[in-house]
Amino acid sequence: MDRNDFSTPINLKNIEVTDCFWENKMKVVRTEVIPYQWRALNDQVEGAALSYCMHNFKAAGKMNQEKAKLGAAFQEPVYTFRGFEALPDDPKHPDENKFYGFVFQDSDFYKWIEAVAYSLISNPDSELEKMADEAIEIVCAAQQDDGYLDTYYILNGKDKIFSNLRDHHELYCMGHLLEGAVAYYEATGKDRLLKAACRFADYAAEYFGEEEGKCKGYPGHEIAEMALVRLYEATREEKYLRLGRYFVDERGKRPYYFDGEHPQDIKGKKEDLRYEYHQAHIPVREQTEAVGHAVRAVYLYSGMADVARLTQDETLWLACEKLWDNMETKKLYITGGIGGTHIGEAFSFNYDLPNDTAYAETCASIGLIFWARRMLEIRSDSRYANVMELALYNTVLAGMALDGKSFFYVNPLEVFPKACKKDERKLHIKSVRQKWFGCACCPPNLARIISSVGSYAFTENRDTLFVHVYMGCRITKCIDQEEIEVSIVSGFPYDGNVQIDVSAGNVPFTLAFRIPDWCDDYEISGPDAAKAEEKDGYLYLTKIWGENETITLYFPMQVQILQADPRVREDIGKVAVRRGPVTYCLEEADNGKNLHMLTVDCEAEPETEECFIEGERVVSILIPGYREVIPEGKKLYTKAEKIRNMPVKLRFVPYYTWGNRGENEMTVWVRRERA
Ligand code: FUB
Ligand code: ZN
Repeated sequence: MDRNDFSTPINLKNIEVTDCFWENKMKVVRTEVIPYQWRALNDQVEGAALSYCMHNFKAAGKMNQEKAKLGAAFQEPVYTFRGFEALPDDPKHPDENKFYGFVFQDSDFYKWIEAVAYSLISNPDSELEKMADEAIEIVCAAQQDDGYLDTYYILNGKDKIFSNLRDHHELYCMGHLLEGAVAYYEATGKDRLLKAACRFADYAAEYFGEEEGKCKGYPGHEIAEMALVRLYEATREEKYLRLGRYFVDERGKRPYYFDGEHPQDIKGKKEDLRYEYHQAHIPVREQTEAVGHAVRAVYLYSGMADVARLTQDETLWLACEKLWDNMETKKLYITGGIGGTHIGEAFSFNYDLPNDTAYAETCASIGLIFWARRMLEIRSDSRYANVMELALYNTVLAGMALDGKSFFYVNPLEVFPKACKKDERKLHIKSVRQKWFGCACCPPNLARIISSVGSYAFTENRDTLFVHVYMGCRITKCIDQEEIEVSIVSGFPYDGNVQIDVSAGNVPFTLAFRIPDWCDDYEISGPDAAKAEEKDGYLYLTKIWGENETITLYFPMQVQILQADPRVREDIGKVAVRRGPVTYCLEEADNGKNLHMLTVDCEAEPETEECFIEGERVVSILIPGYREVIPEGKKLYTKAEKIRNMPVKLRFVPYYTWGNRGENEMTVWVRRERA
């Protein structure tokens, strides 16, 4: 780890996304998702799962008012567990004094406000800002005098706060509060929510820590680690970094903190299963395999990378690198999904990447992008950006319908709708996107990442601008008080032509372009292009940049037919199709039923064809293949003989667009035709 290699994300205020592809996604989030989610948080969407998120903040605010009125006569509720998800008897008429929904329901608002903040940067909107300010007032009214802010415990009984860190998500909600508050402050300059966030973080910093007398717990669901770092970077208050680092350092130490909270669980369950779920099985610096709940895991690894960077902690960095290596080479789907099993929404064992029972939660791929960006901040090695791009264009985008009106939580690579309804092992898989979820972690997470996508595509340091993901935009950067402007026009994800226009007053600096892993041969042209040097998967072009200089890059997007490592049992004898950053799939809408009866001719020449899926212009891929003919007769088993095949032309479409044309079968991996 070398400080000189460090870079930081570009401030969203210095980027204007001009790219047709991404501008459209951001517009969908701004015009559809954000307003829709606000209605969902307020239980105003007919037919969607009820949230009770804003209901809970209002109920807690009401309780605060009563407390102020009654003073010492006010009686705090005594804690009673009402379930991990509490629902009213009559869903339409909840008791206005009670908490409903999942224990972490507050986090949905915090993610929403974060998305609003990013959206306000790119598209100022006084009405939306006013609505957000009013919502913030509702949230702040729920905060306790001592700074504590979690409506689950405020309404159910504060006598038990922080008593179940393993399962109840107070520190997770706090993490999201900090992220949302910093984003809103940075976008608008308004610090009302930021102050509330600091007060809760101050409360937590008094409560937890290595100092004697403080609680030795840490979050059951990580995120506070990276959020505290973000709060530290926004406020420069050391105590926030100290707490974030403490949470990272404490995890996995023995005796296990969670055992003290849950002595009844010590017997019976296998120890590794009990703790791996929370990545608490061993201290984080000793961890080498990505295990447990996938969202928790990548949120933790993001926090570890942040702390490693800020504290120059080599051992922590080494652990991050080892964990990354394991994840990338043994546990990553070809769609950028992670989490092979729905049991514990978790990583499975090495090379266990089932397609039709995959979990691959949308949030997990979002978290993977958080982690990748943080690794890039420490070291610009294209392996991190390759995965970031893969997750972004495939699983993350698949999480949202093209019109932004429905969402996937789970992102399998093979779907047979009947099985999702009848086979208990697949009940977690939905064959059509849902309007909302009782546990609605994914949709607001999608909104926040898409509306801030520019802060993942580029990082910078004093004299270098790194292009990790090719996205059309205009970036301004200051070097030695000289403002430079870099404009990018990109045909991604369907065309590998990129044009970079630089305008600077004879300033020396470096542009570092990622060479995508899917590209065998790139071209670069423009002034001094021959001087560009390759390092760690980037092409570094250092020169004195004048007014109006243009560099062009070309990354040919050939159709690639890929096979998996043979240790991935589920993919043996199968191939998947990728072109540029996009992973493809077959859908029943184009290829008829029974996709499992199709084979693809890997020797044949693929063709590409532009087409529209629900208004989205995509490049589809046509490859000759065969459909197995169902034999006549009723016998289930017959003597093996040469299979009767009918030639067909298979049409592959981008995985992220699947399921936008009604319920149908889908598969990413297809059997290969043997010569
Ligand atoms: O526990 C909070 C969120 O709910 C997790 O990140 C998701 O996996 C879902 O379980
Ligand atoms: Zn989720």
